[in-house]
Amino acid sequence: MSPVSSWCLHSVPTMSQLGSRCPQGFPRCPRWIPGVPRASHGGPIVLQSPPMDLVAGLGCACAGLVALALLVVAQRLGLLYRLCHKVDTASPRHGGELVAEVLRAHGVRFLFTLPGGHISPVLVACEKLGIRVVDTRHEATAVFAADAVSRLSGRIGVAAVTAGPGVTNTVTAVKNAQMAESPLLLLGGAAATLQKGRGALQDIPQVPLFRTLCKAALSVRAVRDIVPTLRRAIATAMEGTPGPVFVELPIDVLYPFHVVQKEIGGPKTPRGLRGKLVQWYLGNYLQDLFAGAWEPRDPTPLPLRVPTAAPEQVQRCAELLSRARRPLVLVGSQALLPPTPAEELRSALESLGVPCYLGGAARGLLSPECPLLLRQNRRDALRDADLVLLAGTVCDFRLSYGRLFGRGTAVVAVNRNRTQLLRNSDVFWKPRLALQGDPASFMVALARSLQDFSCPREWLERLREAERNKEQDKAAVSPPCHLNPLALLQAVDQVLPPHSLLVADGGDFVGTAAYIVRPRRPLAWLDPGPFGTLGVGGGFALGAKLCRPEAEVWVLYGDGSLGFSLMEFDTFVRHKVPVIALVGNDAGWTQISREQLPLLGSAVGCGLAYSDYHAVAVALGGRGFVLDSAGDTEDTEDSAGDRVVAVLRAAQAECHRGHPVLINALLGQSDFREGSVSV
Ligand SMILES: Cc1ncc(C[n+]2csc(CCOP(=O)(O)OP(=O)(O)O)c2C)c(N)n1
Repeated sequence: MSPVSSWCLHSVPTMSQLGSRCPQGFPRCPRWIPGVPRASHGGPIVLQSPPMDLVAGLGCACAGLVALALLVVAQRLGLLYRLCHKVDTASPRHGGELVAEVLRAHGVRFLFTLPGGHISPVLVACEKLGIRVVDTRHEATAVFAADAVSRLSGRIGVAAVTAGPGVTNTVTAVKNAQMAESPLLLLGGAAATLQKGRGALQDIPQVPLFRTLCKAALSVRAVRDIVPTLRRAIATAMEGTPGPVFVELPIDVLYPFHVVQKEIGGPKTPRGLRGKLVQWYLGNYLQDLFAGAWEPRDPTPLPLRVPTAAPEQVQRCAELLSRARRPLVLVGSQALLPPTPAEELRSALESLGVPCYLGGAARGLLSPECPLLLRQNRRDALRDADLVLLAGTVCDFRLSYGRLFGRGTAVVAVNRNRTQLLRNSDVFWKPRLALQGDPASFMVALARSLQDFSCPREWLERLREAERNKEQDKAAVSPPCHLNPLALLQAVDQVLPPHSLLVADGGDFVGTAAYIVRPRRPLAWLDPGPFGTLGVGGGFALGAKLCRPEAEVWVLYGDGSLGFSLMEFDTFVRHKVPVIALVGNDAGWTQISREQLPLLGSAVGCGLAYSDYHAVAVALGGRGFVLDSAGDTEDTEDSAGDRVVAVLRAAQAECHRGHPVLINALLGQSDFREGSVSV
């Protein structure tokens, strides 16, 4: 035993003892007492009564600690809060009303849901406040619809789903929103806080599940926390790099006091100390849940922080651009985020006069006739450009991870998110300038500072020439049976009105549409984004049509992806949401089989049938059309085209009469997508 430990064993040091040391560097040896055995190292073992100041100090410290512990316990039990905030046990009000108040104060017009008892108070309160409750046939659809509302309206889209399986059913849709940087609020029911982990119905740890899928995953603890938690949650979803936020609302913060009191129960006639303690704890728990519940709280939106590039950075980019001979702008989805209106961004691009490629939600930002708009030959243009400005475009798989730029190309990247801004810049490309900020406001500021700039004409002419040549190559040749997808989509482009919106949900058919059908205005193209999720169609169309009732909403489906949301025809019919679903029915998961078969020798798992999907739409109360080639009968290219256009127009007429419509277009083979992404 060391001298130090022998000292410590037998006596508690005072501060002065700790300060003074024996000559050897050990703490001073205490006084030896005769008759007490020596320690093994030969030193004395000492019994000493502690000095009075030590006892008093210890007593004070203990009392302080006990007082502190009591305070903490009182705080945890809500006793302190309840000193100043009363519980209104007679009130019939419930937490669902507070949820609805916050949503209404944030301009929320729709609540997408699939019901469950855990969230009933939210649904009923929303209905009362005039928020339209739209119930879907799958929770994923509810979240996709909320996502579409966020993207199109600039206001937070909201979905509410029940505890457990309701919540887990949304996982893919929430992840999709996160990857697409789309803000949304997901409200999840949950078991009563008190019953968590005790075998309650539909109880799982939901918050940890959503932590990596969301910007924030929160659980509300008491009724009084509903308003501040939701305000913060909505602001978090919308500011910076937007994304989904999950808020769990345990059932006992949503129902009225008298219902919760009855449910919490506890022993009717508590026996013994233990029973009395349990009874007291439950009563106290209930009081804490409702303390201060109905005091007035501000439900209005919190100010949002949007990162913007500094004026010097804009200036630096302006200098680079003014010297460029072959500049190019790539506009990505992020540039369409609020607060800059799309029209302002469009004017900025037109005033800069630099040729543009538009991706994701930015499609349609420039009108189809705009001479700056390019759709073909992007790879060549990127190789030949001397300056590329990435306005919200990311160097991920869509830009071949940054491998497409020419050797001497100066790349200027603007993105709200630092990770996205520099994605793969350590490997395949190097930015000349990397600016963390909102791409839209950056482009507007850049256009203002470069009012005299004009892009060299020869460069623009050269790109337009290549564009024309490529467009001519897209001649649609009829396959031996059924329709050519190119011809069908050209007909769609022909009949599409100026006020229309396209939802893309599928593989090859939709990939082909992206080249052929031209969205007519900003925010008139919705696709899943970089998560590449099949199944967004029903929800996106639902949210889009509700936001833009005056627009003709088309969903372009593959026959495979249609299966994920075909049942939502029931939702469209019940909620009077007339949309047009065009199904490119090629009897298979073609984007996958296209490469699986030649590479691996089998198309196993990729086959579907030419099923009567239109009949399902009819059975659910919608309208259905089949579109096929004329088979053996005489059908010239022109008359075939006319026939297709006639069916599309008939579908439009049904839609304008208020009916959701499904056009089941039977497709033959096309090699248009050969060589493109196939995973
Ligand atoms: C939820 C989900 N499951 C599977 C995939 C993989 N996948 C990508 S494209 C594709 C085929 C799509 O087939 P279909 O919708 O019929 O369109 P087509 O390629 O036949 O035009 C599949 C299965 C995916 N992206 N998302």
